[in-house]
Amino acid sequence: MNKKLIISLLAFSFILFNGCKKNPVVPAAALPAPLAAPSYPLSVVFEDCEDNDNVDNFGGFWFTYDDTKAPNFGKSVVYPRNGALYTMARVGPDWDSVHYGPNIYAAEMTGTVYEWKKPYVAFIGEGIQMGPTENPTNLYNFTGMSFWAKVGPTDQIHTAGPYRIALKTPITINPDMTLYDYYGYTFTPSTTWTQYNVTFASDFVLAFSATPPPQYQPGGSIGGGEPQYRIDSMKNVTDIQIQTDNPIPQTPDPTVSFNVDFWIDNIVLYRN
Ligand SMILES: [Ca+2]
Ligand SMILES: [Ca+2]
Repeated sequence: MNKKLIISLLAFSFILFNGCKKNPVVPAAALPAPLAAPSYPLSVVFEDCEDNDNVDNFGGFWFTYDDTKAPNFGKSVVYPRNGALYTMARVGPDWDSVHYGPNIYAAEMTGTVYEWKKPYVAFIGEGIQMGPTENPTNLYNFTGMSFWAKVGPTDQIHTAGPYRIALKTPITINPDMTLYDYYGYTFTPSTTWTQYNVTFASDFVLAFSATPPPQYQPGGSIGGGEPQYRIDSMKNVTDIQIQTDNPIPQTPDPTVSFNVDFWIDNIVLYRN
């Protein structure tokens, strides 16, 4: 075999193998290390979805939930499915990239909420953990949170009632952390991408409490002019959750349902 032929064969096999090369599978251990929340950052991008995975920048996972479990036993349906891998959606051409920069991926939750029997609320929701193990994280040094949201044209919840974004916090006097409070902000997104900017101290209110602890005095103030209970909660956040918040009708009809198509993106924690 002459030299020229050998060189040609080598060149051909190089092209052949490189041309067929598949994208490498990235093992979990090689994923970038989660960002630790610094004590006094000006702002931290918690999740912009652009890496197209089911993990936020603190290393927590995206998940969905619904009303099918005890005590609600509803029949609402959520996608991505409760318990399944959360996959991101492609942002459509309705994103104003001229003014707000390029954007490829966002989180989209779809599904159907069925009215169910009182007093149980019918709902679907999604959440993002503060860290890989849902360890309580201190958000008290942050002033608030900004995010972008919209609903798709088939969404019916925004006409029936708002959505709620909430911080899930274990009830601080409950040592086994099996009960949670939800400090939340309710809003009614339109079909146009809109940026929301909400401060924890004034816009977030105690939306739902599993069992209000006895020492909690609404409007009361301990220490720095703010209820100690809120301070304790803000120092122990396990998840951000977004949930449908349609009111329960006087006479719920289990055959009545609402379509959900909710989008969220670019969640930033900031301090002023
Ligand atoms: Ca991600
Ligand atoms: Ca995005």
